[in-house]
Amino acid sequence: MPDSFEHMPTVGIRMPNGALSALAGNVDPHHQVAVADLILVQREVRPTVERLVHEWQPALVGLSVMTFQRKTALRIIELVRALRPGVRIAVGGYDPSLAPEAYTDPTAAVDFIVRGEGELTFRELVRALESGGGFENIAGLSYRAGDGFLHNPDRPVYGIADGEIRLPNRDARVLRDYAFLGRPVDVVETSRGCTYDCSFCSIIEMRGRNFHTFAFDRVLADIRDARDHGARAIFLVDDNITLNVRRFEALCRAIIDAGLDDLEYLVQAMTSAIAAHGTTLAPLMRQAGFRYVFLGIENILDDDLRFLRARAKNALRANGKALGNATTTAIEHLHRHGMYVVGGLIVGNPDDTRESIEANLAFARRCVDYPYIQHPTPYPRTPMTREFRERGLVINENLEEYDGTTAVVRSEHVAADEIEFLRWRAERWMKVRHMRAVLKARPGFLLRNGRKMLTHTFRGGSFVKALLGLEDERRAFARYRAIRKAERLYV
Ligand code: B12
Ligand code: SF4
Repeated sequence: MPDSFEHMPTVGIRMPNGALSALAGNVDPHHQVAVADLILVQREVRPTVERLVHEWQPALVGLSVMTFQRKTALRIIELVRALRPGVRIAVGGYDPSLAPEAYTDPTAAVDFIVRGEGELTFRELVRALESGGGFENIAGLSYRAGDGFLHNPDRPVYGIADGEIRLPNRDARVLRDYAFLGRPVDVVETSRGCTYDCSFCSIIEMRGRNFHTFAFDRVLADIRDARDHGARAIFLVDDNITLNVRRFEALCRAIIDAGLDDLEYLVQAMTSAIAAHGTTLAPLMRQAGFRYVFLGIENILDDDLRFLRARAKNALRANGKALGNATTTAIEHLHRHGMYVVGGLIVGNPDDTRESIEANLAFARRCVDYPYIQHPTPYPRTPMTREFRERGLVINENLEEYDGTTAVVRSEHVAADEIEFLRWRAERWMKVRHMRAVLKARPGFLLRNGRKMLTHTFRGGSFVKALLGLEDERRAFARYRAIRKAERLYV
């Protein structure tokens, strides 16, 4: 999908979708597969789809969809159908898995829904299409039959350690130019799943509470393959790599021993794990090449953490005793070893007041290197969604705005617009501050793109006016929202 959100301006960040190359690597090798990450052609979606459909004449087109991308996905399906009426359409990923009913409507023109993990289901689907066989025995598949849809039983979560799931096929990519702050980037998985159950997270509904790991040989081969395809930065997209810290440490050592420490790594982590094991883990991470760590801080206030069900994963413990919040300790460990903290925080929870939101924003200003502050977003089937609905706090049903930085829920005390305004106003300056670090590490990139990045950060207003205190912030915010609304029409 081409849809991106505020914290991922494509001038700086264009990540490959890990699912698509994973699927391409797991269909039988005699099939021709093309992977087109439309994020790379955000402003030329229609001509690109037209060109690719013309060149490839596909028999089957699959789309990987998050909830906020649903509307775009349905429009692209319409376009593909118009270009090639006989084509079969499959959808997969978080949105089709958690809200299949949105894709079964005859107007959606979808033939297949792959629910949950996709490699084996998709491989079997392609085999069935090739042999003209039935679909009824393919676990995890929903398929159109007459006017309705049939839903086969779920596919059990796969163990992944046995090598059955082959490496991604990066040669299948037909669009290029993935980047993270000027460096070619790729994504690699080392594990799947998580055993926590944060109320805002889609993972648990997607696959239950479990944790499965790929063998190190496979992980290293995957990183090597990404490097051979030009990557200089690797994002480890595991749901929660820090669930097994000893394994993560061993992985860092394996990366160093394999000579893959010349790459820069980005990873998501829990504060409790980094705080508890930072003394040994953080130096190893740095040595292996880790540079940016996305920390799931979520909130610094206990009541909010309780609502988010994120207290346990943010608890500082020693000798079996809880000693408070782990965030500051985790950040200290990472900073001591020269890593940047991308601070994941969620503001605008049901009982949030202006003060509690400001307290989190002030913390981010003080302690994190780059903000990744979001509003709670009621994605399909998460426990948080139920509570927001029961309390009548959902104020926006436009799913294309469910991108995490648009406040679509209000709190009991603060209007949604106001919550978003507070976040937007605070974050712009935190982002500017990080540009100094980018200038030091990537002067060429910043000199070429700094202006564009500033323009993106301050769209709706002007950096210079804001700096001089001459900006009417409310009007700039209103203009920013109008720009954001308009740009969501990708096709
Ligand atoms: C890596 C990641 C990112 C990366 C890269 C995204 C990318 N280019 O793919 C970045 C940091 C950019 C990102 C950003 C966002 N993300 Co994100 N991200 C993830 C993460 C951590 C891992 C996804 C991944 O690559 N997994 C590995 C692949 C192999 O697995 P997979 O995607 O699940 O795919 C498998 C199946 O789903 C299925 N499948 C998937 N697609 C398809 C398609 C077909 C045709 C078929 C057959 C099967 C299939 O088969 C695949 C193989 O088994 C997840 C989960 C998590 N722990 O947080 C969230 C997650 C997907 N992100 C999410 C969201 C909301 C976002 C953001 C909107 C904001 C945010 N909250 O961070 C932004 C917007 C992105 C943008 N385009 O601007 C949500 C989606 C929720 C939802 N219901 O839509 C998730 C689930 C996290 C959560 N909040 O719970 N994200
Ligand atoms: S720890 Fe992370 S991956 Fe696990 S349930 Fe919580 S947010 Fe989701």
